[in-house]
Amino acid sequence: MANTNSNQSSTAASEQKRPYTVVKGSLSSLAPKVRSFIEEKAAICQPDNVYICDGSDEENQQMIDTLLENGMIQSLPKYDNCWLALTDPADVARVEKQTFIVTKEKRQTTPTTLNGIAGQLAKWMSPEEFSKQFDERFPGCMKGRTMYAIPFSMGPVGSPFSKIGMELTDSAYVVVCTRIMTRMGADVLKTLGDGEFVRGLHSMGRPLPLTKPLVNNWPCNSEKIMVAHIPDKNEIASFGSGYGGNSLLGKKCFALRFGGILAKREGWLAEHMLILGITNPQGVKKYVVAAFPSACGKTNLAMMTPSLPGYKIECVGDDIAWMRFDSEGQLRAINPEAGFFGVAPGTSMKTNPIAMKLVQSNTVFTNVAKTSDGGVYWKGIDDDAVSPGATITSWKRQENWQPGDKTNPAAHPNARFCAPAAQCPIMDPAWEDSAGVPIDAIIFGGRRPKGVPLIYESFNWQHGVFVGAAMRSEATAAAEHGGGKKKMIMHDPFAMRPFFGYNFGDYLRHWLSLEPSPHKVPKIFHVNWFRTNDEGEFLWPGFGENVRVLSWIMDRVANKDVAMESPIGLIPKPGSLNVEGLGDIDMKELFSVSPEFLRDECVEIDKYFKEQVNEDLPREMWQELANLQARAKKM
Ligand code: OXD
Ligand code: MN
Repeated sequence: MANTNSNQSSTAASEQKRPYTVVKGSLSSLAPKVRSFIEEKAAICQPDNVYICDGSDEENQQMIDTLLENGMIQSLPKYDNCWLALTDPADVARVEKQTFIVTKEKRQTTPTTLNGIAGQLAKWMSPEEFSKQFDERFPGCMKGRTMYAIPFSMGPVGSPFSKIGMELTDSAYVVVCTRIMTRMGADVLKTLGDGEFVRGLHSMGRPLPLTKPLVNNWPCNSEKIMVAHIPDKNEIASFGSGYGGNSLLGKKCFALRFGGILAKREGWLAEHMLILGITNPQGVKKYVVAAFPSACGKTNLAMMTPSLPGYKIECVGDDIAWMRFDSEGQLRAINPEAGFFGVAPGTSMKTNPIAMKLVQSNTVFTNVAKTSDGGVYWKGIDDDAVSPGATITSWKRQENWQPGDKTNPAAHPNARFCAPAAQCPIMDPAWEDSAGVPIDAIIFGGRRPKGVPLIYESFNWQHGVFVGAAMRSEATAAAEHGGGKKKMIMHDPFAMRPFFGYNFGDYLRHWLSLEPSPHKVPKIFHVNWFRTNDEGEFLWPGFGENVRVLSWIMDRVANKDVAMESPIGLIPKPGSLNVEGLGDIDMKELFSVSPEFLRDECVEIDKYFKEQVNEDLPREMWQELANLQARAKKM
């Protein structure tokens, strides 16, 4: 008893000595691990206040009021509870060059490239270098500010798939968006108890008083951005950027990079994939996952309105899938997120009516344009988005912006909406099922104007892994660069290039290791909605018509005899892909595979594998490349 008392009084004394005030919640009510994490980081970052988030509505309102007061968001009165944030133009996207994985050995993180060629598959930093970089950034970085402590769960709270994280941040914008993107708040702390959690530390890197004025009221420190992952310590440290991909640590940092490491260790998969359910007119329902590089229409596919009567698409997730085989060997997936952080430009009633309905309420927009009646605007939005007589103010606050101004786009090409999944009109009834949904097909895809057919199926699992490894896609208004670059076909294996948390060679070995029984591995497909003719026009209408391709995939999942061999993989037998009512579709061109194209593709893949993965590439992948070369030669 005496002992307990003395502990209590020493705690009270240390609370008095603390240079910050706990303005919400209490440190003493927290589990020891959570508490020491907050205390340790607060001692370094030196905030004025610590605020322990509970995820309540009142708290959210307080965050919104704070953001309004300091000019970081504006209201959008045309909708219900929607907000607009305009960032410093120097802070608009993920910063791949400044994103690192910190491991003792470089090879744990990234393959040894050929002759010292710069690696593209995860960037390594040594623990010593990280310590130095950390010390140059974090000490005192929250002076004058509030450190918010956000407990969150990736996956439904309590699901065996789910993992818990804690993010410390000095950005109220991050608090508001994390509340949308994850399950956040008091329940999570209860479930966690004194268990293990992923530790995230994020700072905008602009302590008070400011030494330089803010641009657009958006605190950031774009010259010193660093997003570092330290798997050995279960920690993520992100500095200098408020933009979602760098600051919402649950998403790419935790759910993909850390998720990948955990998945390898524990025998599951953390992938950059949408999850959707498709029901055919006979009432048969299947779930599929699909991986596409950023900005290839993943969100549009995940929320597709099918053009064919009698089909239904339901959405489980649009960006990340966590998957594991159950005791029967069935692969099952959850969406670890609870919201959508989608690219706004290009979204319209034509391309994605579901997303348009989704973002009418409770949504945070970032870097879109605003209409004078309090609505949003971007390239490709429906004409009636601008009410008669209304004017447009661009994301750079240029008033009276005129449609057609190509030099200064209305919205940044990487402008986003951040909206709760629960309010998506076609969320799947099982989207929060703790056991996940059964997955029957894995789809890879890319933007390939030339050479690659609309759809093909891999010959088997190993070939499918090769198809993922060899994925390439045309760089569009590459989010990272803000557009304007020459269009190039970039390698993006598994659509994971920016998101690998460990050596890509080991990642491939992990995929290959999943095949043996009792696992019933799903069939693997590759799609390409973006093939063009010589005039550069798309050969396939895309969007809602893509259900025709999904329907063929369902037939294959049911083992229907609708496929025939081609050198690239199994393609639809004539007449087996429903194109009724589509008018003139050049099926020959859409499915043609030329020996020249395949030969060039093999040369490219060979070069990439040698340069980037080198000795770390599994033997099976060399074998698959040789098989493809042999099939091309025989043509
Ligand atoms: C994303 C991305 O933001 O892939 O989802 O870049
Ligand atoms: Mn993504």
